[in-house]
Amino acid sequence: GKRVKLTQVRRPFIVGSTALPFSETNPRPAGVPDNHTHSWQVFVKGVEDTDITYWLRRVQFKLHESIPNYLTYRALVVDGEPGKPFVVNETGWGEFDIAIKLYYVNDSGEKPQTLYHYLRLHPYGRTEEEKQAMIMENGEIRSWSYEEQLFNEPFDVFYRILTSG
Ligand code: SLL
Repeated sequence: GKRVKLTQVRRPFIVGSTALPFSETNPRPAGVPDNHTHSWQVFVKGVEDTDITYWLRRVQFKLHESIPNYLTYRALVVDGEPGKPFVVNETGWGEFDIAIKLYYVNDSGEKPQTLYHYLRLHPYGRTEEEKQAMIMENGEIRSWSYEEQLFNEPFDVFYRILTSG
């Protein structure tokens, strides 16, 4: 294939986490250890849940080594389903960095890329306002970041896929 010269295609997406403390309305599921304080999820998804599986095929989430069975669980692979987020649901007690490896569709010819997301269970910020902005009405702690995937001089086949949406 040939690359489309002097051309860049950008696609927005969101990488983030949402955490909810256990409570009466979010009870600790059976079998979850007593020291776990939150349920949480980490995800990669389109803005307003738009489909991104035409350029992103698979996401691997590398979780913290303190999670049991981590030899088998530490790398969780999620394959795309059109219009659905790439998501992992977990419970735990602490915050840590999650390595997120993005695998692009085969026609792209692009190598996988890794980015990092810090899982937040507690509001964080320099000011009270910044902290409050992370707390949703239902008590969820949101740490979302709006990202942009840049494809520089994509192969022509992939360029057509990217722009025929
Ligand atoms: C710390 N930065 O050292 C943190 C690490 C790790 C949190 C936090 C494990 C849950 C499970 C979990 O929540 N680990 O056992 O499944 O304080």
